[in-house]
Amino acid sequence: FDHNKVTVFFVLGGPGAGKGTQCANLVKDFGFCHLSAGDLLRAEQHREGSEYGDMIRKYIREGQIVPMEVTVKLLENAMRAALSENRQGEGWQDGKGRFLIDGFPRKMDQALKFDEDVCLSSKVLFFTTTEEEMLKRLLERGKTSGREDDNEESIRKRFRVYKEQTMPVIEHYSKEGKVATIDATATVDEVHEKAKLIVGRVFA
Ligand code: UP5
Ligand code: MG
Repeated sequence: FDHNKVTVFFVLGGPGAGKGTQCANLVKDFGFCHLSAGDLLRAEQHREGSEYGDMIRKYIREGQIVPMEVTVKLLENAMRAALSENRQGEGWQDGKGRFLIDGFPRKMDQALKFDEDVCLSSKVLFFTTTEEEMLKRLLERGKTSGREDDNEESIRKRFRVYKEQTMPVIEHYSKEGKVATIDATATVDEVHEKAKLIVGRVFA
């Protein structure tokens, strides 16, 4: 993707840190197109005729990272579709497609491939809170979410994969000076205000 046409923010943080919730708020402020890698994988899992359905289900339940080719392709297709349909939201104004890529890249190989083949991100929003808080949020959500990975066993596995595979990605982008760390322990509104300030500076 041409840099003059898109601005990409990666949104990272542990399972249940509040990535999806905060992305929904930033969409309203800045007119982003919000693409959650997890949501795209879940949609692909249920798409009739998909050759990846069973594989994705297995990886998600185990909290493991689906082979990157699948996820990068889904993201690239979704970005292309959003641009061609000119799907900008309110707040969008500079003529570039604005993307929030939520829950990706969560493993180094994905990060390198996306940077190389798709485009570079402007910033990484990193939402952080304690495992205890994330567990509490996910178990509560699990009562109604229907997500196959919102059970304690899967959640523990997701925490482990996050520490072992995603933290190195955060460190990698930290060295490039791209990471803005936001304490996500506070209320949704308080976290939103902080995120809004950081994003606002990039678009200023
Ligand atoms: N909540 C949110 N903010 C709150 C706050 N400040 N105070 C109190 N409550 C708050 O929030 C979770 C819950 O907490 C909600 O009920 C919310 O109301 C409440 P949410 O915004 O949904 O958190 P989020 O960080 O988005 O949590 P999510 O469960 O989506 O995170 P994951 O990163 O685990 O899930 P994702 O969908 O990204 O990935 C799922 C799986 O897909 C992965 O485990 C992996 O198997 C696979 N995957 C890949 O293989 N490759 C990828 O690239 C991406 C995913
Ligand atoms: Mg999410």
